[in-house]
Order: sequence, then structure tokens, then C-alpha cells
Amino acid sequence: STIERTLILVKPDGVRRGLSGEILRRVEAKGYTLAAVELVHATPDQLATHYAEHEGKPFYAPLVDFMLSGPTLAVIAEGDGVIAGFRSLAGATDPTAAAPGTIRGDLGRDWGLKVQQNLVHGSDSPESAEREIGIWFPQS
Ligand code: YYY
Ligand code: MG
Repeated sequence: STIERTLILVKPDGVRRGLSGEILRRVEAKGYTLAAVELVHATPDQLATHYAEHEGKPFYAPLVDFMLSGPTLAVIAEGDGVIAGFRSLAGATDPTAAAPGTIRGDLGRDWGLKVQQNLVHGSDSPESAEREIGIWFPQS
């Protein structure tokens, strides 16, 4: 077994819609441990670093604007295989395509909203997880 840490974000749409508890419930029900939880109003600098891999793509500026639109719940979760495991719980990036049973598939809206409003972020590798934890929990 491989105990890992990952960075989960409940994005501003999830916080605004009151889904933080439902999302964390699913993470805990799967058996993952919450190591840190903090409500953060992201800064432009934080978001530029967090989304550096997407700079220059057509969805980048609207994505950053959306992430500045309200508070985000930043979470460090721990567990066996939690990096891939949380992405599996989250489902496909586009909520319209995400399978039932996943966070985005069950809770994501699909009536004309942009893909950016897909409720959650999860790190995609151990390197991304450590990098992103440093961005959202700079004191740790
Ligand atoms: O890792 P994941 O969040 O599933 O997707 P990424 O490909 O890393 O994209 C990051 C973020 O960008 C995604 O959660 C929504 C947004 N986005 C978008 O608004 N439009 C796209 N065509 C692709 C991604
Ligand atoms: Mg990603």
C-alpha cells in the first residue's frame, strides 16, 4: 500500500451551492483522512501558480476569474492511493460527461454552465500534490 497526500479544492461553485459537506462526506466515507481543511479566498498569484500548466489555453482567463469569484475550500486528504482515488471519486472534468456515482456526475450541473464550474479539483500526481499543497497551505 502507498499512503499518499493529495490537494483537493471545493471550488467557489461548490462552496456557494452549499456542497462542501457532501463532498467531504464522500471523501471520508471512502476511508480517506482529512489532514487539513481551510476556507481560502484565492489570490491571483496563487491561481497563476496553481494553473500554470494551463496558461495560454482559451479557458485559462475565465477559469482564473471564476476561481476569484468566491471562497474555495482547500483540503489535504491522506490515504492509500488517494491521488488517483480522489480523481476517480470526482469523475470526468466535464460534469455533463461525468458518470453517475461521481461528485461531478451526481452534483454537477449541465444546463449551459462552463466546464470550469465542475465543483472540485484534485491533484494528478505525487509531484503535483506536493507542489499544490505548498500553494494552498504555505505555512505547512
Ligand atoms: O484535472 P481536471 O480538473 O479534471 O482538468 P484539467 O484538464 O487539469 O483542467 C483544469 C480545469 O480547467 C478544469 O477542472 C476545468 C477547467 N477547464 C475548462 O474550463 N475547460 C476545458 N476545456 C478544460 C478544463
Ligand atoms: Mg488537472
